[in-house]
Amino acid sequence: MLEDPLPFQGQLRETGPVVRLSAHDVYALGRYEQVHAVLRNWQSFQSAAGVGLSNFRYEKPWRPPSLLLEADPPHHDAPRAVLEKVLGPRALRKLHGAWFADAENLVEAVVAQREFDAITQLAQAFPLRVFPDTVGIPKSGRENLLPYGDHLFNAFGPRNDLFTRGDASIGELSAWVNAQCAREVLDENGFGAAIWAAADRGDITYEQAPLVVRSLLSAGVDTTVHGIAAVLYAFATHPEQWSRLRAAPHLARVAFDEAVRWESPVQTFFRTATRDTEVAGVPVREGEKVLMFLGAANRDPRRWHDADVFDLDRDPSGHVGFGMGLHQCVGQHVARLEASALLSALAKRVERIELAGPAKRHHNNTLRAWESLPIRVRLV
Ligand code: OVM
Repeated sequence: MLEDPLPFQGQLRETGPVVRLSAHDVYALGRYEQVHAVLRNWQSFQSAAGVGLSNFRYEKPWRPPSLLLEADPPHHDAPRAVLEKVLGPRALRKLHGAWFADAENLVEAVVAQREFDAITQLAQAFPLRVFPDTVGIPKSGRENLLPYGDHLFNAFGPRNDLFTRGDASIGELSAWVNAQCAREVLDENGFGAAIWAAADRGDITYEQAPLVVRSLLSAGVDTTVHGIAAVLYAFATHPEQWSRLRAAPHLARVAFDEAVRWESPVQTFFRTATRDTEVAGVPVREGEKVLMFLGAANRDPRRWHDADVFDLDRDPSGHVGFGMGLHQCVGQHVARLEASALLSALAKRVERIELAGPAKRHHNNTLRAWESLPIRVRLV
């Protein structure tokens, strides 16, 4: 199932608009229309009871809930507004030049090897090169970022092996992440410092500031890594699309969104009914969990023409790979900038990109992820 979720996603969509998963006592949605509708309906479907399988009404969360992801209006709104501004167009315009130059340096060194692992050497290496510096955390301990995110995304799923295997190390990983959120630890020019400055202005409280920084470190690394991995895998397996990008490099951003639609690095999230309600006429009781298969919705043939095809000529906007509605990924512009910097650098240097061996999945309860992606390139 985690190795190849596509057959299950197809069955889910075909079974009906709402499917009862009795093993977990939840409703599951696989069609675009219902996933989209529930994502937008925060009044009837809350996030504050957790966006994983665990219901915070009855179970203690494994960490203090996120002020963004695991909150609803009105509490959600001030932290959200602060992050929107911190990660907004003004901030990104300042990063553009440095990140594009950095991507060119990395790509130059990596493609010189001709064969390499695109996961460790590009998809992980580039975000780790630019993002932690931009948040403003110190160099030491950064190897904790990916394992922390991996556990966090496992924790949205069931208490299976993937989750329990992370138990042993999560105390130490969390302690390190939480320590990076303190004002004294953060560089004065980064996103982290900008969040603390918002507390100085009274936009959020001083108690909220470190948790908002934690959201950057939680949601900003693994997601981007696997989004970039998705687009690199897509191009390695679709040479004609690579030629298309090389002929029209401005398509880098569309390519990234199309890859996020096609692969859906974040596969699933839950909501919890705030009242007795219904989805497609099926009653859902207050307090019940609804599991949305973003990956299934993103390949729903009712919404997408040739849904399984990775195609730069389509308009992927409206995909739910970044969610939808008021929780829609606040970091998506950062992710798009990282991806387009890397793709633009590659498009200049690489004429052909192909698999050099079997690609290997990394299993996670929420993420559609890669362990390794052996790549061979022919240089221009
Ligand atoms: C957060 C958070 C953590 C994981 C994912 C996410 C996709 C947000 O801590 O706010 O959004």
